[in-house]
Amino acid sequence: MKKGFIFDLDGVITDTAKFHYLAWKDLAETIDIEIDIVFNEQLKGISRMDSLERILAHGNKSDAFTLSEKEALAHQKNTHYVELLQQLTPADLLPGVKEFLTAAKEKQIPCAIASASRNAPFILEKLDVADEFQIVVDPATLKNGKPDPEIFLKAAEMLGIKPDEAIGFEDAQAGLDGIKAAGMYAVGVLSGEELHGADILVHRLDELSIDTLLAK
Ligand code: B16
Ligand code: MG
Repeated sequence: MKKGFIFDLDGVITDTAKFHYLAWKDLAETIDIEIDIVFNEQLKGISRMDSLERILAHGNKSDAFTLSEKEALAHQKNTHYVELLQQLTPADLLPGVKEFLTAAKEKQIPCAIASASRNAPFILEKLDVADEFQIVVDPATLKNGKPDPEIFLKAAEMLGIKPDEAIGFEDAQAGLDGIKAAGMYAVGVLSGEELHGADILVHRLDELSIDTLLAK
């Protein structure tokens, strides 16, 4: 019997990838690197600094900046990203999310957020769903980013359940690999790109029956 749900945020609860893309694209242009929407797929679920490293590698500029210059670039991107987040409202929850969270609450199944985003608490407030999650793992407390299982194991520990009692939800391959490496049942949420290794694939959360999931 499963006892808790662990959700990725971007791509599962709401679509902030479009704002990450706009902010990274603008930042990249200031250092003469071009990225497109296809390249952006590689940044899903990847931390801010790792995303910057991938963009620099894409532009053959991995060695062009000092650490403090890279931190300034990441800060510049985040300032723009947070400006874009101001427009988020509860209408930006992905289809089926509210229904799924309401059903989980009725069954008293605790929910956690395991997002690589340091902006997760702000995003949850803007979406008016902060109270639906008992736990939001702070990625700043972790050693390893996705696909390492650390964030999912930490979420399970904070929920007070064993990894094999948790169900993880992810839209990015890196995150899905992390859920499976943590020994959890994995729901893959499709948003365009293929996903490999999920126990079940859906397009929206309300395709799932909570009772069937809990019996997995
Ligand atoms: P921030 P998730 C991830 O969110 C995004 O998918 C990824 O594109 C982003 O770089 C990362 O959060 C860090 O976000 O710059 O706000 O700390 O999919 O793990 O919910
Ligand atoms: Mg995601």
